[in-house]
Formats: sequence, structure tokens, C-alpha cells
Amino acid sequence: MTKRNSLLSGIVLVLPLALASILVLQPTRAKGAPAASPLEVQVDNFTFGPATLTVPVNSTVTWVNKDDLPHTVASSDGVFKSKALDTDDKYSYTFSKPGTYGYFCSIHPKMVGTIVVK
Ligand SMILES: [Cu+2]
Repeated sequence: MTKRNSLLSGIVLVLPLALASILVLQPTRAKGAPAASPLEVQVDNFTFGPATLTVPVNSTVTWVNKDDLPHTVASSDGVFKSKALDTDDKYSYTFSKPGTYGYFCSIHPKMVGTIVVK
């Protein structure tokens, strides 16, 4: 009886600590260094960089326009399309299916890029 009670009180003591450490550790991790490979495509000097980005399924890719004139991000087969992005504007799309997604800038169609989703 006594043994069981002390085991129970042990659990009662440890459980809140475990929960607290989860709560404390989560934000710390989120605040820490960005993910090893930021899923970001920089639009600069009429170029998408990297031109080809490979990401896991369910990744959200963000395009950032670093050029001083507008660009768009338009999927070749109409899966996604941004509005015209001014300088420092961002556009994000989440890829929920594997595949190869070619895209271009509808203002400057020679600007092309590819997202490979695996
Ligand atoms: Cu453009």
C-alpha cells in the first residue's frame, strides 16, 4: 500500500514536470535557428533561386521578390499562381502531392523554376 502510494505520488510529481518541460522546450525550438533548409525561393535579377528546389510532401514553399520590379509565380499547369509581387512581397504555396511543378513569371515568361515534391 505504502509502496503503491509513493509510486503514485512519484508519477504525480513527474507528470507536471514532463508537461512543463514540453511546454517550455517547444517555443525554444521554434524560436531557434531556422530549419536546416529554408523552403524559400529568392526572386532576384530575373532569376528564381534555387532554380530547382526539392522538398518533402506537405512543405510550404515561400517565394520572396528581392528584385526592384514586380514578378509573379505561376505554375505551368495552373496549380498555383501569385498576384504580382512587389519588392519584398512574399507568396507561399503548400505542396500536398508529390510531383514536379514547373513554374514561371507571367510578366517575364523566360523566368522559370521547378519545385520537386517527394
Ligand atoms: Cu518577372
